[in-house]
Amino acid sequence: MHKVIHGVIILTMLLVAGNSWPKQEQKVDSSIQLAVDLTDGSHIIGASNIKTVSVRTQYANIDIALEKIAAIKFNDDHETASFELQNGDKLSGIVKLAPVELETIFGKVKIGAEHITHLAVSVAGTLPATLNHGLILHYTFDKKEGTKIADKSGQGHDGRIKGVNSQDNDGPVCSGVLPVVNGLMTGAFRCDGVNDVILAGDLGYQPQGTLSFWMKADAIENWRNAFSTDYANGDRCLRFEEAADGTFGVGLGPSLGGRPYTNGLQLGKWYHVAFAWTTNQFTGWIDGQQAFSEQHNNQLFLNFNNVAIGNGYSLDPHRHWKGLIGGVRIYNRVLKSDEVRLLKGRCQ
Ligand SMILES: [Ca+2]
Repeated sequence: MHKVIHGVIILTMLLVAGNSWPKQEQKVDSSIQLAVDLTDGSHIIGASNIKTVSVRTQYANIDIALEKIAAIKFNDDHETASFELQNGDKLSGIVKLAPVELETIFGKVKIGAEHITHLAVSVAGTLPATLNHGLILHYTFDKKEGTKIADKSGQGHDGRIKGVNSQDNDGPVCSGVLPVVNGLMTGAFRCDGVNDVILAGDLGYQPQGTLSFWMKADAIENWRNAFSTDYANGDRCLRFEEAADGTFGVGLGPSLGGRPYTNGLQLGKWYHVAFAWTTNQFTGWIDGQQAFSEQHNNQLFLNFNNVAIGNGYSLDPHRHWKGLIGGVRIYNRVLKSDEVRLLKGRCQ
């Protein structure tokens, strides 16, 4: 927060002291958002007037449409940069970038290219390609594949469905059940609250990372688990649990206890839940808002021995989630708050 405010002040000064705005305003395309990191540590998000970015590579001069760009990382000389495109292509060269004008929640700002270290592009209706960086598991539940849930991360962590049989009204639920469809999240998995679970297997030791998933409770009861990093195996894991009094939190086994995301969990409402950790810090967000953030001294249990969606702690039926789980992601990196907000979606 401090850094953001600091950035606002500097940018406001730049605005006052800097160039005046063009008399005839260029149209800003609000469907394309830029997230800009600055040399002083500030981080600013807004819609931009930029249409293309010109880059001179070893081979050619290229004008790249902004919506084709995923991210630009500037080198220390603030002239050369490496590009990542939305289709995964990479290139580097000398960049010619006019001052970037952003429409932000605190007004318009103009940022000289020499202040920018990194620039990420997000196009409405899709998630930025940079949100695929560091994914080690990604379930979209967008089609039924027998007892398998396909892992879209490319890391081969397909899920195995247990407890679902043909007469049950459970299992993968396809097409548009999530409240926000980002183009990637089109389905969910319905857990019957008795024995349904998806087992993702052993993901090994994860010294840092982020978990992200959507959930909707069809029952608010003691002590149903939406997610656990060690299926039915007690407290030596991270596990996400509701209680009859409407609390929903994460259990930070074996020694740190629980931290609440909300004390007012509502029946039948979709929530986006995220949790990021390192060996000395953890942070939780619900619906894109930070719920807690703390330091610790390597006290989390970070062996992801038997990742389970829809169960935690034990095999008792009341430990199984009753409701829907969607858009499950596990990263091996800590997401920034604005990346979590993008996962949550921009509208509700
Ligand atoms: Ca079942």
